[in-house]
Amino acid sequence: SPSRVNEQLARKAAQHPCYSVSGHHRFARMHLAVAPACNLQCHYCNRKYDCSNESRPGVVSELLLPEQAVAKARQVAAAIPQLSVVGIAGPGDPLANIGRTFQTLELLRQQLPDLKLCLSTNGLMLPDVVDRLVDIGVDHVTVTMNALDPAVAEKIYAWLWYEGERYTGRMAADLLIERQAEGIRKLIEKGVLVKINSVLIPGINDQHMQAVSQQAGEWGAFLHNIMPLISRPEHGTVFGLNGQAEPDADMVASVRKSCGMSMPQMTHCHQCRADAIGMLGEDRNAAFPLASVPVNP
Ligand code: CLF
Ligand code: SF4
Repeated sequence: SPSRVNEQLARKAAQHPCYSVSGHHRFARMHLAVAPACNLQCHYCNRKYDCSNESRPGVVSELLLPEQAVAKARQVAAAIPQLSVVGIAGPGDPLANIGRTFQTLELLRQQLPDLKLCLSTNGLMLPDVVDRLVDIGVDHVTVTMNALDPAVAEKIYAWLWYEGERYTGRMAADLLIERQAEGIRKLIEKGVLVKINSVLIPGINDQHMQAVSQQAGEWGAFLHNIMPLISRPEHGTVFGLNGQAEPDADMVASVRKSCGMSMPQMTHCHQCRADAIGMLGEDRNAAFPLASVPVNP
């Protein structure tokens, strides 16, 4: 019955610090930075820093091989009993690194079967991997969707690579939106909890955010996370000649408020790094240096 399904979803969400407001005080997350490459170019990213799909640009994560990443996850799980979820969120796009990402997810599933698996992606390659994700048991997926309208999206993305071809402008925007929509719908159909992240970019998509939220609600997404753009020339933000303004706190609050009519809004996001470890807002990665990770335990 629908109420039983809703109950199951609510239970799944309750132990995930990002999906549940009460959960974020009780449960910790860990990100495994196994995915260096990206298949598109957002104007606000210059690749020297972590992906803004989820993470705060500005510091480069330490890249791990899948075996190292999983050994580190075991070490962290033993040290932090509140750990409930392991996510892959960069530093590039996890699905532009299919081999590394899936090897990591499969090893995690075998070696740490009690932890939730989580993934964050720009969505370009999502439709192709929905079944694989579901088979492995990834039941939380975040898709960064900054626009639904290609006229808006083409101001945000410079280009993308798809099946060996490079696309720019309107063609790239159309393709990305179509692929994101297909992937999101398929995941929701399979009972995966989908969170939509949107980077709020003043003058580019602030007026458009309500349309995104409304569509996300119609698809049946679980949560909308509207994150303020971090715009610093040193982070490669190339909007406009004099740099793109960041939204102020009032703009973030008012956009979230209007979007809140269509979708539950996340307000406790910390724009974590792609290698963050601990409770949200906390990063204990430095306590687990690679040299201390037993690779062949
Ligand atoms: Fe990580 Fe993202 Fe999974 Fe959470 S973070 S992959 S859904 S486990 Fe959470 Fe961090 Fe915000 Fe992301 S606070 S940046 S929303
Ligand atoms: Fe950068 Fe992430 Fe955008 Fe790729 S999807 S260009 S890594 S912000």
